[in-house]
Amino acid sequence: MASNPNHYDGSDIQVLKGLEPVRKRPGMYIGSTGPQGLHHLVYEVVDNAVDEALAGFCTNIDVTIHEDNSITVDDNGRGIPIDKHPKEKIPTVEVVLTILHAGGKFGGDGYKVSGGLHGVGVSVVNALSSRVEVVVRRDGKEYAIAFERGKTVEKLHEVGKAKHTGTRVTFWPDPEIFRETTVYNYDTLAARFREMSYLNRGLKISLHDERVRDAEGNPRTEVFLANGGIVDFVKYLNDGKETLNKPIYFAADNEDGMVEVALQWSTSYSTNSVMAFANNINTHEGGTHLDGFKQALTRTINEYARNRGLLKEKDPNLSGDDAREGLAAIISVKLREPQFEGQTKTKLGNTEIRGLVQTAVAQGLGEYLEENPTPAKRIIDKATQALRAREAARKARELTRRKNVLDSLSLPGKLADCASKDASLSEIFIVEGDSAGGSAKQARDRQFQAILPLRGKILNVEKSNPAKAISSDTISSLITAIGTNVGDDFDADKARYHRIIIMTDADVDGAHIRCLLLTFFYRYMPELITRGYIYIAQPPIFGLKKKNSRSPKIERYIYDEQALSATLAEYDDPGKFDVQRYKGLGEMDPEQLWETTMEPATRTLLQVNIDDAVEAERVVSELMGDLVEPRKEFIQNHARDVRFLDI
Ligand code: 28F
Repeated sequence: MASNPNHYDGSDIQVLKGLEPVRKRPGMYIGSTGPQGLHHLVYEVVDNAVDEALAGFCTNIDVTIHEDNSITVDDNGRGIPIDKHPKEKIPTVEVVLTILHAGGKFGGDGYKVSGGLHGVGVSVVNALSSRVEVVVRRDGKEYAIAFERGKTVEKLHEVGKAKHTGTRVTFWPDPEIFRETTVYNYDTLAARFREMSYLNRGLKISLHDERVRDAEGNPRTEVFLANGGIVDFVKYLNDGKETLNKPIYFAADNEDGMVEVALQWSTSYSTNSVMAFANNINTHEGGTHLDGFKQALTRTINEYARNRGLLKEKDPNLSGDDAREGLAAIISVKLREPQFEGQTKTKLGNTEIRGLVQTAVAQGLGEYLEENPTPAKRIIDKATQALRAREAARKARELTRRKNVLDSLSLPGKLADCASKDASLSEIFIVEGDSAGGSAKQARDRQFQAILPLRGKILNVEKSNPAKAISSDTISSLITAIGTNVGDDFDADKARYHRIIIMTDADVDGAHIRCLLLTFFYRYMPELITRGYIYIAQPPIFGLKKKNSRSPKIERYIYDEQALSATLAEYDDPGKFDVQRYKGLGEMDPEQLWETTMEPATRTLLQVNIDDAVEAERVVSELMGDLVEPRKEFIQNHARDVRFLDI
């Protein structure tokens, strides 16, 4: 094909010059050819529509997931220009789709703000799709053009009249590239569009999923529109929490770029909700904008507290962590040439933006505190309490450390440890109560399986301060058994087991204990979740036994309610089985517990992950937080399906 220079035509040159490298090394352009890369294609197309919105010409974006997992993105912008490109001698829209880096970079003044992996251009989507169809509405006419694997297969042609302007792109991800999967995840896309709508006040993004339809046949649809912008984002993050102030908002700009900040404190003990964005991209690894924010926040809070006498001369300064405890904040910067660094290219490197953010925070927050003494005092009190709790926690930790020196066998007495010292091969089952613990101890393979029975209910860490939490019996035995410590001393590499398995009864109490444990891991050892070390065991809830048989042999185990009737219908038409319901782990004998729940070859484990940190945060605080109403509502809505996080 393109490799023989004697047999090419015009369109081959395009591919050669433009898109061949993208198909050769897709990872270089979209990060991976797994699910992330697959979703990246959508973001890339939507980003172009968002750029058109930022330029002031587009207010609506519709995204549709079709039944075959092709995607359509439709906007009401000006429509990509269709005139002949002066240099390439083909329509501009064809240039945009077929030539690498032909994005907005040549679009002139401040047109494009996208960056990082984003903004590699829609031509990359074209290269990695088996087919792309583009429709442009412009000058009262509708035009169409189509491509296959990056090559133009239908030249631009007029297809009719158009009342409005805009661009519509439909693409089919190429299964030759995305070998793992070409199936889109609704929640992943929804989370991203929710975030985008918050970051771009007034921009309406509608998501339609034609794979899921209601009784009338309408596709599942969700509309994301935030007229309050990042203030709405902060409210969303704090939904279900008891807050200390109305959201504070300020913005600033200079020749280097612009910054917007929204912040609101709640009574929560976590500091997981400070999020920084650059050009609409979540800078997970932080960077100069986040540094500037943190420095100015800590300084401003301390200055105010000193000036008002809320911190006495003898008191130490409030630390950054103290000032940020219970804080939900969004820092959004937009700049012309973002430099993305770090492992995942999500760390902002532009040094010039730090000063802009610092000045904005010092002034915006400073003024707010001066003008609103009542919430200001609540905020300072909260930070002061955090400081005291931190001191107390440090003392508690020192105490446990000293204890450890005294007796070298400092592992909790309840722990039945495994023989293996290789963490990557070892697992620990956390079980509720001594009786289930006893069965599990008999059932286990002691070579690599440890058992930690927890006596009574574990503390709700969402409602107790860290010092109290980590000094409680159950939690301190958990911490020592796992070996990572918590807080500043946390070290995931010290984990003594790479599979930490929560094994509770399949009833409401068991679900509650599971929630409490997950909340603990989420707040105190989140890296164990992101590393994929946390699992949930799946004990059966029914056993089918032959009727009138003396043998206790269970013919079949059933793991969820829905499966029971299905299984009975399929296997038991003459009614030859007795159904036995297991209320707790203790009702199974050790052999049964082993083969159904613990034996690696036959069990199923659910791995807990945090795909969407924003959603996880909301679920945790709704489920475990102070406010009773949202918790009730949540439990009512999810009563049958207490999934928790994203398992
Ligand atoms: C479905 C995804 O891609 N929307 C887009 C525009 C509008 C213009 C444009 C796009 C300017 C010079 C390259 C129109 N009129 N939605 C989209 N809407 N690109 S992409 O221009 C392309 C660049 O060449 C546009 C005047 N200026 C810009």
